[in-house]
Amino acid sequence: MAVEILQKPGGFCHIYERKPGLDKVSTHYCLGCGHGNLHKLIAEALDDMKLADRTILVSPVGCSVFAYYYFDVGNIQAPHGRAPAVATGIKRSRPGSIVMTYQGDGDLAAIGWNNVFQAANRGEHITVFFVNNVIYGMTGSQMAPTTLIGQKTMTTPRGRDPKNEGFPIKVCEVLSVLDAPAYIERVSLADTKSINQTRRAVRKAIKCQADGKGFSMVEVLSPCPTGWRQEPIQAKRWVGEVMTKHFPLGVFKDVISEREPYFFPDTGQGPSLDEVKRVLGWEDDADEAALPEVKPSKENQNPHVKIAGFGGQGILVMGLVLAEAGMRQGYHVSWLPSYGPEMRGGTAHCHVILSDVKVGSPLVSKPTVLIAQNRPSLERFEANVAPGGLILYDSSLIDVAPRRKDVRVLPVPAAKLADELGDTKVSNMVTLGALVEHTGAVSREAVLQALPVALPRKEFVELNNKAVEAGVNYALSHPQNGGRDEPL
Ligand SMILES: Cc1ncc(C[n+]2csc(CCOP(=O)(O)OP(=O)(O)O)c2C)c(N)n1
Repeated sequence: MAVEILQKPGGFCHIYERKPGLDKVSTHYCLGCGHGNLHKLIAEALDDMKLADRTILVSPVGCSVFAYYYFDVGNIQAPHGRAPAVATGIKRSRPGSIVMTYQGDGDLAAIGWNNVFQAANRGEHITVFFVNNVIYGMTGSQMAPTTLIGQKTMTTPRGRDPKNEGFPIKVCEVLSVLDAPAYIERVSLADTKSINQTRRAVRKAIKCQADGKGFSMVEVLSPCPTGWRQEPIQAKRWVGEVMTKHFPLGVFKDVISEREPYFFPDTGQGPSLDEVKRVLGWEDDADEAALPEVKPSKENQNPHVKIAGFGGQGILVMGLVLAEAGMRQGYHVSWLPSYGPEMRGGTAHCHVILSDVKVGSPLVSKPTVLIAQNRPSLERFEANVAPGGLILYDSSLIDVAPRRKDVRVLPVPAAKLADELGDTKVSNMVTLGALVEHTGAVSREAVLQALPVALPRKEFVELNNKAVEAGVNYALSHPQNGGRDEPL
């Protein structure tokens, strides 16, 4: 007697650790949502094809953002729309992997359109699963590039009007005119027959990649009962009866059999650290002297630094040198630049974190140290400094003092001291020297080691060294300016 065994496909995790305390077997998807169906077809295919162990799934931003909780494969989360670029990097560095992106129509056809277009045009050896539910599901049903003419959404309450919002983008049709893609098909989840066709297409797309034939994409017309304000059965019917009229099903491109298989060489591992150093031109620092240990006082530990000034004042380089010095000193570090619209004359700031523990986010919204190299920067960021924090500002350019009474303040005439050395441009390093001496967070030796690595022009290293020393000496001779330990 035949026995039917109902179970999860092996491509899924045994339990879903999405949130502690939650049911560990159900997904977060709404009743009748197509994501669940497609997840299952992909997981089954990976299991049957014995590919799960070498698959890396790039999850999107959108309703399927939690895909990594469900698929028992390698998982990477990409920024909105960027999955094809991330997948490109993974596939090129791990050519033996099966790399798949899973993207909604907002993710793929709006913010990420150029990403998928360029990846398809380059013929990346990746597989794209494109879930077209004609709206932005996750954010509450706004119009997507694929929204149908006349369709009502939160942002087209009177229906999509081509005069105002243009026409739905037909992704398969557009991508199939490119030379590089090997296989492009549109399928649907409208009924059992369509789901079986989708099952075949999913397997074919994955096999295309496994066989070294190049870019494959499956567009899946998918119901979104919640976003469409329909019952699940009604939504499925709508896929078959309405969506397929606008988005015809079928194979748009299939040159798999004509293609010679190609496999990028796979060494089985990424490049060695030595290779990375060689390519980036990093010198071996084995000969560098060991650095003195630092013991910053409590309020100077693990500084979260915001450095701000005009473009051209070397703000970003100052941050880089500090981060590089911090790394050498044994901290976990991050450096996050923030560019103004213009390179010179505009404002620039960067965020630097030196931390004893891993850095969760490189953003510094409540700095424990603010370095202001011009007055607008002081005025803009003073209020954000954490109580007890330090404001270090260029007192030769800024003619007002910080107003806060609950922070420490260190005025340093950095531009003036730099002028005395012969070049205003090194005021950034004067400031940095004063900072490290004042806080003790990194040693001056670490800064001097970091300088030649982080500076864009090596011929200026000597002058910059002098500027660091000038800053150090200034802080040493002005301990009353803020003092190391006491808030003013
Ligand atoms: C950079 C960025 N912009 C906008 C958002 C807001 N956002 C989250 S999901 C989403 C759209 C998702 O729609 P879609 O890709 O169609 O997937 P679905 O939710 O329908 O499955 C948007 C705009 C974001 N998270 N990040």
